Amino acid sequence: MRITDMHITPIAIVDPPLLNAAGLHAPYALRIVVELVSEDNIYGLSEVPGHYDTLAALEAARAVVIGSDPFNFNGLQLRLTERFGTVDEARGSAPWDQRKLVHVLSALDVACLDLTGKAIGRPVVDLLGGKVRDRVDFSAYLFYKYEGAGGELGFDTDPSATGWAAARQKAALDPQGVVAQAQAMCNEFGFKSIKLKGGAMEPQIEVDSMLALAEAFGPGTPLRLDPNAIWKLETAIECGKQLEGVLEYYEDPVRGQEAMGQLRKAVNIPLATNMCTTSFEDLPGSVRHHSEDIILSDHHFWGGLRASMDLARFCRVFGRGMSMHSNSHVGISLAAMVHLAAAVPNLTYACDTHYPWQSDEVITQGRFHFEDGAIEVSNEPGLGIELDRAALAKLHEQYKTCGLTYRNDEIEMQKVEPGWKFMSTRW
Ligand code: GKR
Ligand code: MG
Repeated sequence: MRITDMHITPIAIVDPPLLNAAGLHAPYALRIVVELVSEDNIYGLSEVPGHYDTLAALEAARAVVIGSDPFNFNGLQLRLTERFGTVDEARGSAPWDQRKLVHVLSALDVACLDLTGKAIGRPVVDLLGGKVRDRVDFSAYLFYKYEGAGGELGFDTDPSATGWAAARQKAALDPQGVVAQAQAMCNEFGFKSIKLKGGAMEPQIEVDSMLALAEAFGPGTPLRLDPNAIWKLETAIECGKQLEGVLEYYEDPVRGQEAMGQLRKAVNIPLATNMCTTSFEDLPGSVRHHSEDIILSDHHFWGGLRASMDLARFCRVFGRGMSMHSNSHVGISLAAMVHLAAAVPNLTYACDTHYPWQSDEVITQGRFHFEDGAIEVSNEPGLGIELDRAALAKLHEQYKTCGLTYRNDEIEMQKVEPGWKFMSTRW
């Protein structure tokens, strides 16, 4: 079987004004939809974060991809690395990953799996070695936020909305706002675990928010706090002491494997990361510093679903737990995340997802449905989704008119707070 066509479509999806250590989400999040088409007209899909560099890299990869056998991803990967090298850009100090090559590999790995799964009539999870669970649990992902639900001028709000749709528009800037957001989100989706995106407020406000969540949801509710590495070691120790016995895990409070390893010795809470151990090259350092207890996988920046299975094996051998990281996304990524999580026996934590914050979709079955905080693993061929071409065209148009070509939360924040600057360590 040969790949005869490759469509690369950048899209913009509505995103609310969520706060994080790097600033503020823009009214639109950017994604790239990749579609590989085989000679017998079967197509495979994937979705990766949108950045003009990734777009250019995918365009450059097209010549290598066309004519390749989608069943031979190893061969394709080899030819891509021969052509583009194995050295990627730096991950960068932002909360999200800014490398290029890993995103290209991820886009191609997932699209090849979707395509070949469809060709042989088996779900992607079977191609990853088979299912160990039928449902994948997700966690409520809370953000401090300004009012609004994103979209044009940031005012895509509906005054007649109720439930989560109304809560999604509301501002949440203090512990009470965070608890109200959590209640609305958990009521709607049935999530049992809760993560708060930290690094946006004074540390004590974030600690108080976690204590308020513990009080509101009761003991035993798995709670996580993620300041995206913006705290000093002393701050992380001081805050961590207040959160011992409260947090399920403490995600990237400080920057770098060494500092994480020191923090780990000073506080009695499992540490998790999607910032200090984010690539196979980082694994020796992870072992040397014992920088974390749990690694958040993310197929977009570990180089695909198959590479994430390799990460799972490392985690098993070196005694790391495995969870899953996310960024603003639509249903193609969500479907891939579900197939991966269903195939990894040691992925025992509820996965992150930004999905409840988004409202746009590019798949014909519409928005995914969470039942008791979980998504059922599809038994349909491939990822089990079909591309809604009219929706894709609309979201591509939105991309062309929104004026964004990469994510820059600092610029968005400066629109609200002139002169605001990202600092890699703030508190
Ligand atoms: O969406 O603002 C955000 C998050 O901060 C995201 O970019 C991070 O990559 O969710 C992520 C994390 O867990 O660090
Ligand atoms: Mg994180």
